[in-house]
Amino acid sequence: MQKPADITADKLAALSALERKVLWLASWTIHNANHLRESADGLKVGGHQASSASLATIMTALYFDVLRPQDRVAVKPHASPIFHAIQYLLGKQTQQKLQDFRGYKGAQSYPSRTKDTDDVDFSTGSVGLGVAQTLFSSLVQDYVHAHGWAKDRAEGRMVALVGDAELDEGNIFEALLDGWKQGLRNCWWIIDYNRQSLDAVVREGLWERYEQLFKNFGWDVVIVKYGSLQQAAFKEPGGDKLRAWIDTCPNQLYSALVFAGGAAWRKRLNDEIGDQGDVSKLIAKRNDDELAALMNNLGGHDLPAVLAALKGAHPEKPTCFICYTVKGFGLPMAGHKDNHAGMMTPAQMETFQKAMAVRPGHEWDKFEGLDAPDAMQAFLDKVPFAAGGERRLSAPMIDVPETLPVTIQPTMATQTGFGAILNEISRGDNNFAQRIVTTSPDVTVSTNLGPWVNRRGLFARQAMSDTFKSEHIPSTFNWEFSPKGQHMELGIAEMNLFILLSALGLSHSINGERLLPIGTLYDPFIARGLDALNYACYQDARFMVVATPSGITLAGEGGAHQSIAEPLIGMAQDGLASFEPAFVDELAAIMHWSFGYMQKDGTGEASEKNWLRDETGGAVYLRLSTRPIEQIQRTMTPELRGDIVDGAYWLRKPGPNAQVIVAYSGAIAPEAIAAVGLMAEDRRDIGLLAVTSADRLNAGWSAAQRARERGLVHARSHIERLLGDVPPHCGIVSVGDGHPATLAWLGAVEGHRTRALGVEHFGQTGTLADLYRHYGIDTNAIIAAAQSIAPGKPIRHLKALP
Ligand SMILES: Cc1ncc(C[n+]2csc(CCOP(=O)(O)OP(=O)(O)O)c2C)c(N)n1
Ligand SMILES: [Mg+2]
Repeated sequence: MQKPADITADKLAALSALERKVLWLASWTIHNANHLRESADGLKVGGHQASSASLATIMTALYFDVLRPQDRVAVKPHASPIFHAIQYLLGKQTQQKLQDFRGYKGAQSYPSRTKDTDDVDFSTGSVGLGVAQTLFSSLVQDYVHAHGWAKDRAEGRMVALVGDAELDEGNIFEALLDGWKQGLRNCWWIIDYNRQSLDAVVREGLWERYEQLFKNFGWDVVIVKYGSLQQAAFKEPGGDKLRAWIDTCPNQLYSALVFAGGAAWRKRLNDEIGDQGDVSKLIAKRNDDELAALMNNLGGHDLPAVLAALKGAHPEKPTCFICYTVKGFGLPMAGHKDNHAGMMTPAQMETFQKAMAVRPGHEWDKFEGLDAPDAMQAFLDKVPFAAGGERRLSAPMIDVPETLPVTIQPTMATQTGFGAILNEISRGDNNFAQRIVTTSPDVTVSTNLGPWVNRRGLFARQAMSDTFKSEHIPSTFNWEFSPKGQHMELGIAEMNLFILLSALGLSHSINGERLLPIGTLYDPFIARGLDALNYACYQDARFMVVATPSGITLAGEGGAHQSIAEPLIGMAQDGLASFEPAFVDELAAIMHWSFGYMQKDGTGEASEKNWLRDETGGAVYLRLSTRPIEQIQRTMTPELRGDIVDGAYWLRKPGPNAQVIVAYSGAIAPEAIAAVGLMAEDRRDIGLLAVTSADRLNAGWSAAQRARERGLVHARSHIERLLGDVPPHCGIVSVGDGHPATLAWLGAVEGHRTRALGVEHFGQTGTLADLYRHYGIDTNAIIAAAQSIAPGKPIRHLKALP
């Protein structure tokens, strides 16, 4: 392999010193944290000294030489200590945070965009997701540039440092497929091919499968197998034999010999190829240490080999580097198959410390043990990656129009309303409409995005016309791809949807250009991409996910398409404000608010109005339905709009002597309305509460209670205000097309007896009436529940339950 021209001996020496320093600091950080925790609470928290060590060389080469400020990196979860050590050397991480590694407010165990303060680009931890995020971030960068934004910013390369076992995660291959379809560029995946996972040593020859696979998807594949010592040895007489032996040595054996050391290498090599003339001499002329150094000198631990590979890559093509490494390289547990969470013993640590020339008490000194500290600082001061200033960007807020107009039909479904609202937006030639970008995993049309896509087009870097249109074949849809298109078409994989939304939803911070991403899917398939959704929220990405259709209301589609748990997911998912409106005017109010909320980034306190962190902002989830329901003719007042967004309003306010109230959420509204009408003669002052967001109601209630416990005695949440006047003896019947726990907590707010109706078991096919009756959420079931919790004279419309 050719040495890159700009790698001078001086630079190599500096990088090599930094590589040692990085390995030392990372290992010490872990050791120190464990030591502290162990003495404080008896808990050892896992080390991953070995797992991080295998990336020390590659990350040194990247951060101190190859990367540019505009490049973005997803670091393999267990390489977090190496990342933090590098940032420490670059002056972006504090000693205190390293000392508190894995502790309260310390550097995070896995790189975190939101919790770490040292410039993490992408959060990782759930393996596979960070890798795919780099691919989608690259597509988003292309999207931004194709739309004529960020013109003054150089294109960055999206880099993932990938554990080899991480490639077992299917979402990586789902991403590869969509990346190929979209003409992916500027993406590097660097595989830490240490041939070890957590439990296992990987199967032989896996790299060949990967090589083929990546090539099939149009990637360049660069194999970084031999270090420069090995490359030199192969040129010696007998070197070809040594190389052949290395190439056929099973992974398990190689790892075991790395662990066992020089004498074991000698014995094995002599046993297997020691009687073959030249190669025997090649082995014999090295002492045990030299022989171990030679055999351990795999490409991924050899700075010249790594630098040559990275710098020799195609300037634009996506490239996969398969870098041979040894897990725990440079540490005593190197290569041992049990080393995943391995920690050096105190005695081993002492030996390692001596070898690193670090005096006791000077463990955190940046240049301890290095010959020329001043020269080293001068080198660090010129590191290109750190030269561009703040890498976390921002973008101004995009003005949202005063209202989102929509023509409301007398009978309409929320999903139709969503399509109509977007269709109206698509007519506008304003910045707001231009910044919206939609995406959907092959359910664009069936989630009502069709009219929007017809007008705004699909995105592709190369224009492609709609063949049906050019062939004059009539079609409802005009599917034209162009660099100006505003819909990113995805294959069916829901993981890809959420990772793309995550990438789109971080564009303001990564590209300095704000987008308003909207993704649609069927509600039950949220579960398919749930971890990716969780990660998108964990990274604080901003997007709107519109999940429709939902629930058993999808009657004819049966249990495979009907969602039950999603309302609870919506409540429990941090960073995601969830809504389930029943009427289209509610939806318009919620969407209007959401476009603002998605852009907020205040760190302010909770609002005193609803005790929600509205100024902090977040992502939004709308659970919609295909069920057409009769719409209420009314004027949207600011008060009503506020209540809808805060989570609930009285559709019928209970009187002072109310015996029962019905609280409903979503498309089940007609049953709740009908039940209240039928009960009105037999129960006094009955009320009907429309819940538009169980999530926000519940969150505000929790926050107000916490505030009161801290002395803010006047803190009062929206739901407390709504239920405050409801007399104590009044019962609550709650109902929704989802798990009943979603609203069951309402009774705890003011201590009202409550009966929560909902769906607990897998749905099935049937008519709406069949299913609502079967699962006990129809009008009669609501009346029966009211009769049981609000006793009184028999409710005359109540029929016997099935
Ligand atoms: C989705 C997910 N499943 C399981 C884990 C637990 N886990 C963490 S690392 C790891 C093995 C990783 O092996 P590899 O990617 O080869 O990394 P190495 O430590 O060898 O560098 C596993 C199973 C996880 N973090 N995320
Ligand atoms: Mg591995």
